[in-house]
Amino acid sequence: MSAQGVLLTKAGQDGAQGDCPFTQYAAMSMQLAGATYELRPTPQEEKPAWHVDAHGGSMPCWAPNGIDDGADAIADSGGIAKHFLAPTATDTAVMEQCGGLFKGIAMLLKNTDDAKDGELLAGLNEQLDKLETCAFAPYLSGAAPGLADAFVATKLYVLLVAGGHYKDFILPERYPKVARYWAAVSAHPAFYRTRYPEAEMLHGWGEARGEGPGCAV
Ligand SMILES: N[C@@H](CCC(=O)N[C@@H](CS)C(=O)NCC(=O)O)C(=O)O
Repeated sequence: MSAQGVLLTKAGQDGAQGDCPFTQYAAMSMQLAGATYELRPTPQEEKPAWHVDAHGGSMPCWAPNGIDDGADAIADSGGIAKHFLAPTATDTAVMEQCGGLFKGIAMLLKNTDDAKDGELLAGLNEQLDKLETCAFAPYLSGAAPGLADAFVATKLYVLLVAGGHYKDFILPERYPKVARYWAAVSAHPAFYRTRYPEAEMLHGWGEARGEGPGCAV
């Protein structure tokens, strides 16, 4: 099957797929939907004019007609994900329930003042409490992974890798359902085939912690 368009993403070091949980959310949704795409890590200077002019250069950006044609392009992870996977009522409920998860993760990761970590961790735990109360069947979307799983799993990846590295974060024992869920979803091909390297994640969050620009939240 030929690729259904190009997915522009942040370029990492050596032209690899850069650190971007939003791209992984879009890409994992496309894979779950059975769509194929050409992933194109794109540094600032290689962004096509239509992408910069019409979409502010935001990543990810899916261009259905290829990189030279901006017609019908979508430059928003949620927009791309929902284009390929229509949300079910369960997806919508889970994504509403977990809508603050990434903000909680990002605030903790970006903080460089150790005295504030306790408060930020408490805020993050409130979000994990909400995730723990979801019905895992065994996936968040149901028997098979779907939109809500792409939304949540790609954020847990950040927490468990960058959180472990920068904050010594280990998932507390009071989240057994989240732990079992992570084991299952992180082993799913749609998750692991769309992952960006852990080294890229650590580099990106290092920048967000004061060494340069990082992902917006
Ligand atoms: N709300 C947007 C946020 C995306 C975002 O923050 N993207 C970052 C990369 S992770 C970006 O576009 N950075 C500029 C760049 O990489 O050139 C979405 O979900 O798509």
